[in-house]
Amino acid sequence: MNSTQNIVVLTGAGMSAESGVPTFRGVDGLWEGHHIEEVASPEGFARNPALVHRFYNLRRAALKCVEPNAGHRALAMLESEWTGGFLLVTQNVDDLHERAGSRKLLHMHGELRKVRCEACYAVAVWENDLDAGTVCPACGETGAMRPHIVWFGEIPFEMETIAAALKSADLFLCIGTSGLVYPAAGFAQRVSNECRLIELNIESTEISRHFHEHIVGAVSAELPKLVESILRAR
Ligand code: BV8
Repeated sequence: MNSTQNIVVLTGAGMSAESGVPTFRGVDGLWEGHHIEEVASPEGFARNPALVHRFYNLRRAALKCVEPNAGHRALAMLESEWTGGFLLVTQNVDDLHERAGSRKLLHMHGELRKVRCEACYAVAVWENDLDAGTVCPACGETGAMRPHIVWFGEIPFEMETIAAALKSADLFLCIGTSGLVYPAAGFAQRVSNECRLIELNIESTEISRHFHEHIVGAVSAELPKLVESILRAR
């Protein structure tokens, strides 16, 4: 592969697992003790906003206790050294890619450190707790704030940009995702026939059959080696 070509990377919860951020499918499908639809759907938020605010407040606060791992740093280096096209799409809502130095980055499922006003749609960076009494810093409305997160049943962000990048990709790396959540799980089928497809995971997944190459191992051990081999082959 020469460095005039285009790379698209998709990461999932396995990217941040070794940093101490819990994955979703780890234990019996419950997510930190909750059923997904209870805490990550508009219906769940309407039914019990206090539970959902608490769920996201705990995860936002936990960001202060985790650090990027060698895998995050390897992707940031790949981006900075690569002279062709590069786009990192993450399903993760943590800020570990940014903190490792990634810039050409899209959070298709939103970000824990951002909140949105349902009255004026303003998005703000938010480090602390959110609750039903929080006043919108932009319009002053009370009780209209929610996490800037894409819940189940909502449309992920930047889908057109992602589709265009996949179409022109010469290399698609899929890292640390179980391939259970759509539309991200379908990305491997939206690249051209000429695109090289590599999956990196500790185990095979729902979408492994779509990939030409599989690197079985942990992100922090295997991703730096993969990045080195890509840069060496330029
Ligand atoms: C949409 C934000 C319409 C929340 C998230 C039936 C069939 C197909 C689709 C559907 C269906 N019914 C409903 C749907 C649609 C639904 C969906 O896919 N449901 C699933 C459950 C069937 N999808 C949606 O609703 C999406 N919206 O479809 O809108 C549309 C779409 C496009 C255009 C027009 C209309 C919205 C989905 C977004 C939901 N929000 N996150 C929050 O985070 O609080 S999803 C959430 O779960 C995460 O963001 C993440 O994306 C997902 C979990 O997936 P993974 O990241 O893969 O994590 P997981 O734990 O599953 O796997 C970790 C992997 O890492 C494992 O493979 C493991 O082996 C590996 N690993 C672990 N440690 C390591 C490792 N690998 C390497 N090294 C390690 N150390």
